[in-house]
Amino acid sequence: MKLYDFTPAPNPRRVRIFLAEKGIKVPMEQIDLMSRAQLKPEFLAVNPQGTVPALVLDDGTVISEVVAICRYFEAVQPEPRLFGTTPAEQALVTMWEHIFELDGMLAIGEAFRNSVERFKDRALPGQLNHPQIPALVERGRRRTVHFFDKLEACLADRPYVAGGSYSIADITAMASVDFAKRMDYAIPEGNAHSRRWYEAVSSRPSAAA
Ligand SMILES: N[C@@H](CCC(=O)N[C@@H](CS)C(=O)NCC(=O)O)C(=O)O
Repeated sequence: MKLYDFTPAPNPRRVRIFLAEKGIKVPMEQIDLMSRAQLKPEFLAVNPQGTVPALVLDDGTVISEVVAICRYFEAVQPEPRLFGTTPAEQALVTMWEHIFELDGMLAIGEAFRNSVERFKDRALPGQLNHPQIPALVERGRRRTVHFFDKLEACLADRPYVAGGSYSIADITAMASVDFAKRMDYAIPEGNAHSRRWYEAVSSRPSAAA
């Protein structure tokens, strides 16, 4: 088994945190996104999406996409449960994970990738080159501000994003908060629920993964 990773990138980090929570160790190989190794034929032959993370199982099966990889490990080793336990919990974890992937990770990515020089022709990940669209920086920034509002509202009546237990939804939300720092965004001073939550999730040993 091998996990293709790139340590500085936010999406592979979500998988590393998930694995650390479960205490699972997997051999890893770095794909240097700075030198565009994800677009080289050797890597595209493994993962035609041209993205990391990507997991290759011992039988050669390739799993890309953070949540799919995490789902695999949850099935292999259910404890500790990071996708919820009861049917309702599982649905809520999936719901909040998806909300924060779209409104957190992707919103910040929109502002980031459309503004940073090294993504000039790489405004979206994947095989195709896409030029930056300056108007999307402003939209991404507006969506990032809204992400922080959403996070605060979500955490007003519960300790973790999807309820009473830490889950993959917290991993995605925390990775989003840390990703936003690259655009100089921080949890607003007055967002007490988010600050309390961030202090808790970011001090778990897995956050350093
Ligand atoms: N939806 C994908 C997103 C993966 C993704 O965008 N990964 C970035 C690194 S954070 C990447 O591989 N970028 C390659 C590129 O920029 O070409 C997932 O869940 O794995």
